[in-house]
This record gives sequence, structure tokens and C-alpha cells, in this order.
Amino acid sequence: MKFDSRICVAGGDTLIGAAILRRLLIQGYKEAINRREPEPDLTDGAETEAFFARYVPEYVFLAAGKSGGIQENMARPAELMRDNLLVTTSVVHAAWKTGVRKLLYLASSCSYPRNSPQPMAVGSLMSGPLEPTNEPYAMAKMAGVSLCRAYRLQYGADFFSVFPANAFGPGDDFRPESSHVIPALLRKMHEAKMAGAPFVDVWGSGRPRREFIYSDDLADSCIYLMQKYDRPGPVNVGGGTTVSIGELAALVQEVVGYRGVLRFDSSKPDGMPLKSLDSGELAAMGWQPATPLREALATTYDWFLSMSSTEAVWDREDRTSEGTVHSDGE
Ligand code: GFB
Repeated sequence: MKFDSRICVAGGDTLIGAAILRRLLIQGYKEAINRREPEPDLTDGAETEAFFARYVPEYVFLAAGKSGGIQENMARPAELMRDNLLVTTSVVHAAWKTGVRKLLYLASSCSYPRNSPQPMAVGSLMSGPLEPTNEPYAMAKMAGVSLCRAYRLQYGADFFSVFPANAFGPGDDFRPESSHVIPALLRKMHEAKMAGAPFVDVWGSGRPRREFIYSDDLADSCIYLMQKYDRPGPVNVGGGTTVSIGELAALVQEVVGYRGVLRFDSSKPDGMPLKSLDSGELAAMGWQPATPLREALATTYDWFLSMSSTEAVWDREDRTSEGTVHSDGE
């Protein structure tokens, strides 16, 4: 990939896609095509093909498709699955038709079987049942991995997949009903601090463990892999730090400066007991995540504060919706 290569980030408005676009521009790649024309509806195969035919990108980062936290996955499994299947099929096919040189597909660590040995190595994929709370989404993401492999097998296309740890960062979704745990806890604790609320409810037992990666680090790893990776993949991208949800909540509490009590709400699901990735292949290539978890949380909180008066982060209805601290703490 050269600085004047034609690059498409499909899903340039997602957390990871936006981070990839940002990091591409900072690193000097000027031709990221999403800057010139709004992205088409990528669930529409014809629109997607027309878009690719106009720009003929050489490199594609496929970060498109709806995603959400554990509650969103349980509430909207059909929407998440359908959207991801359609978007992936459209983009992979359009990329092949227009002769894209290399495509990187963002998969999800939730496609690993629920009881995979930890840390999870790519050899464990498809070796057992998935976590039920996100099975439809996880299955759709795994179909994307398989689709990339199929285009490689049948057409010799250089399409490969990346399994990232749980990503978070500026631009994340902070809505209680759909957010992942980090934006959810940042927002809950911020609102509780502002309201002087005595408790914040943390879902589940606090015992599940997750590996987190800062979105800019993940974006850098994707650009690095696009430049250097020459195998069929897939490849894991961990964030280097695995913590329990209880430990994470305590860290978020420190970052936000909330002094109340954390209550674990066992009526809410835990999801997968442990998700940690074996990132040995990427480490052996010489890439490591750069941002410590605490620093990344603080930067994300700063972004949230800077945006908190706009609809990008919340709206009036959300402020009183279930899942915020108001339910019990006041
Ligand atoms: O981030 P999260 O929604 O996703 O939840 P998953 C991680 C853990 O944090 C779970 C707990 O054990 C949650 O119960 N948690 C505690 C909370 N408080 C909260 C809260 O206020 N909000 C949220 N959301 N969680 C998702 C998958 O699983 O991971 C997706 O459902 C996707 O498919 C994503 O793959 C990366 O790690 O459990």
C-alpha cells in the first residue's frame, strides 16, 4: 500500500472504520475514498458495485455492519445478522469484481466458541458452540471470514480476516440500550457523578473477563497488516490487557472520579466467561498495541465530555431510559 494508493474504508462511520480513516490520514495516505463521496447503502449489492466501479479502490478495509453490546445482540439478533450478512456479501463481491488488490475484513472475537481454550487461537474457530447471547451476529461475522476464504480459494483474491479484541474509543456508541461495556460504564458513572447518585449498577456478576483494544491501536494494526501481512489468515489482534468486568468498573470509576458504590446486577447476563486472544502471530511480526488501558479510557472519557451536549452521544429520551443510573440510584 503506497501513500497515493486508492483506499476504501467500508463502514467509515463505525467506531473502527472511522479510526482507520483517521489513522490513514495521519500516516499520510491521502486517497481514502470515503472523504470524497458519502458511502452508499452497503446492504444493497447494486449500489455497492456501482460505487466500487466508480472509484476502483486498490485496498479495502471492511469495517462495515451493525454491531452492539450484549443487550443489543439479545434485542436485535435478526437485524444484526441480516445487516452483516448483506454488507459483507456486497462489499466482498464488489471488491472482487473491481479487482481490489487486498481486502482486510474485520471479524469479531465473539465468533470464537464459548468454551475455547484461552487465550483463543485461530485453530479454535469452528470447534464448538457459540455464546448464545450473540450467536446470530457471531455466525454472520464468521460467514464473512469464510466468504473471504472462499474468494481466495476460488478466485485467488488476497482477502483475509482480522479478529480484534473488544474495541472502544472516541466516537463509540454511548446509548445505554446498544453500547458495549466501556462506553456504558463511562456514561453511567458520569451521570451518577453529576447527579450525586449513591449507586451505579454494573450488569452481571463482574466476573467475566475481556481483552480490550483502543480503537486507534486497532486501526494502526489493520494498516500494518495491510502493508505487511501476506498469509491467508485469519489473524488475531489483542489489546494486551485482559481484565474482569469488576476490575474494569473500578478503573472507569477512577477515571471518571465517581465516589459512589458499584452494585453488580446479576439479573443481567454475563455473556462469555472469558475472551482473550492469542496474538502471538502479530507480536512475532513486530506489532504491539501502544496505548495502556487507563490512558485509553481517559481519552475516551474526554471525548465523551466534549461531545456530551450533542446528539452524537445521547438524546433527551435516552437520558431517562432504562439502564442509566436513574433506575435505582435516585
Ligand atoms: O461489552 P459487552 O456488551 O459485550 O459486555 P460482550 C461485556 C460484559 O460487561 C458483559 C458487562 O459481561 C456485560 O454483562 N456489563 C456490565 C455491561 N455493565 C454493562 C453495561 O452497562 N453495558 C454493557 N453493554 N455491558 C459483545 C457481543 O459481547 O461483544 C457482540 O455481544 C460483540 O457480539 C462485542 O462481539 C465485541 O463482550 O459480552
